[in-house]
Amino acid sequence: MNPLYDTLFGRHAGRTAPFLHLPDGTALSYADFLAQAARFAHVLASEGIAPGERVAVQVEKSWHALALYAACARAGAIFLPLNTAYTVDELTYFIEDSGARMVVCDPGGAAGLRPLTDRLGAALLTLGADGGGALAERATGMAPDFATVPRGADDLAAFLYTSGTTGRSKGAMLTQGNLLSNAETLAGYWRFSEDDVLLHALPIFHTHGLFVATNVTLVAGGSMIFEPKFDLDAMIGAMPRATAMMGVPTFYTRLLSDDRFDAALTRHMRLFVSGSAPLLAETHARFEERTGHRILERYGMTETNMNTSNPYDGERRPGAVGFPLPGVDLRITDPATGEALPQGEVGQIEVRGPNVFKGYWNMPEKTAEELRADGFFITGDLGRVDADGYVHIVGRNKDLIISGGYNIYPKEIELLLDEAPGVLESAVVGVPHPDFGETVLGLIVPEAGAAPDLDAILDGLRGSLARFKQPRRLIALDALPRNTMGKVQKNALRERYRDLFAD
Ligand code: MLC
Ligand code: AMP
Repeated sequence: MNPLYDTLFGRHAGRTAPFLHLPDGTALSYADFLAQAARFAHVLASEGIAPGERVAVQVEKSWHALALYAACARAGAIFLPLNTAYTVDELTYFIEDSGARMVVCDPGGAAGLRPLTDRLGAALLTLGADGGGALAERATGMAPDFATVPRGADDLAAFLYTSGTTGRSKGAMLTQGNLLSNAETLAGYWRFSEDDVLLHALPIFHTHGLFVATNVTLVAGGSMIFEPKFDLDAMIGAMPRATAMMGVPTFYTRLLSDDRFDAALTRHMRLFVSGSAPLLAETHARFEERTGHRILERYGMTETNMNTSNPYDGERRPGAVGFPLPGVDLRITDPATGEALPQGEVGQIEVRGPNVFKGYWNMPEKTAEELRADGFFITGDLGRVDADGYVHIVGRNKDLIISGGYNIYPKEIELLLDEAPGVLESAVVGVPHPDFGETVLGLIVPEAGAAPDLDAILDGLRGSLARFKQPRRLIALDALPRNTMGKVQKNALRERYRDLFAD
């Protein structure tokens, strides 16, 4: 028994129906996909990857990369996908912290990672977006079937790293049961079936693209138009062949910016889902006006998968993230006392259910801070439940920026800015951005008498930080605004610079 593999993949064994529609116009059947996954599983086994060991993967999006996810599930390994934008500095932490036994990277990234994997004694294999590389070479000639390694619902299936308020990322441990229960719930709630064709342009190293989009399609036995990334022309070209799409709000604002995107183009669609960042009520309204479709917004996070969703049949309320999903308990509590608040009041959102992760890898104290003994997870989001039961997210109780659906923790950037020559101190805040929703603004205070070169400071970050985390602007100030306790008033900074990137 291996519930994750059996339910998502194994039951499609031998099916010649298409699973993926690829950018070159061909379709890949479930059977052919599973055969390649089995070959990859043989390579993992031949490398001695035992059940429960971590396989860290930083590769371009491709069907081969997805087959590696299936291979890990089948071999009982823990899949650890990593953002393709991460630098070697960032990767070093994830690979070392997780104790990964194997690293799979793009052929172009191997030279940079070799010293690290040699030092750690981890295997290093490569996988290109075209299916080339050492992993694929090793897989050639392997048997297209594999004896599935037995696992239980409580066994770990994936680690996803999420940044922390202290600047140190935490490995969220997700079990087979976490992933499966959520995929089954969502597939039912959103009425996915074998007839669905999901337009998939999200990255596959995060919850949204990997677990929500892919697992839901697999549970339903549908297919996906598998785009390497969000490209406006490609999306518009593919839309008439799809029945559903999932995206971050940036997808929706970009689609709306193009006149070709209209009711005729979306006639074949039955569902548009948005999440990972707040969808403006204005975008919701413009979308309906243009296409006649009402976007269905849902709310989730790495540690919990999906928690709430607007209804499929009922009113999809703009600015709200809907109702707790079946099996999910949600409560609003007072951040100071942890006591439940009366309906309608704003407090921190806590959730409990089979979707909630097992804790942070090797961080029992962090886990205890956020996961209560009664099973409720403190999300760090602030919200309220309206009179009809819809959950509204009204803010964050955590210092976090969400840019184009990617989470960025200011602390990580501030620590680097503080070390830059001539910098006394710094603050990083998120400010509104027309394309990414929010973007990163850095404020620095120079040391007395110093006049640091701001461009040089930004250049200095390039080796350490993924591009999406780098401040889009850096501004020097005489002093940071502080409250009477000496705490930097980030709200004042956000307010002062709110129109910096206005279009
Ligand atoms: C790319 N860039 C970004 C960025 N994405 N910068 C800030 N924020 C982002 N999200 C950089 C590029 O490196 C480039 O740098 C420049 O910005 C412009 O690139 P682009 O070509 O416009 O970007 P593009 O490749 O089109 O990507 C934008 C995007 C992409 C929005 C399509 O970021 C994306 O697919 N985001 C989805 C993220 C996601 O899946 N989140 C789910 C997390 S799970 P330069 O060098 O040109 O300046 C989760 C739980 C849940 O949150 O509830 O779902
Ligand atoms: P991540 O850690 O990348 O999984 O991001 C999770 C965070 O994204 C949540 O804690 C929320 O702050 C935010 N988020 C996800 N979905 C929504 C949504 N629909 N509206 C507002 N914020 C969201």
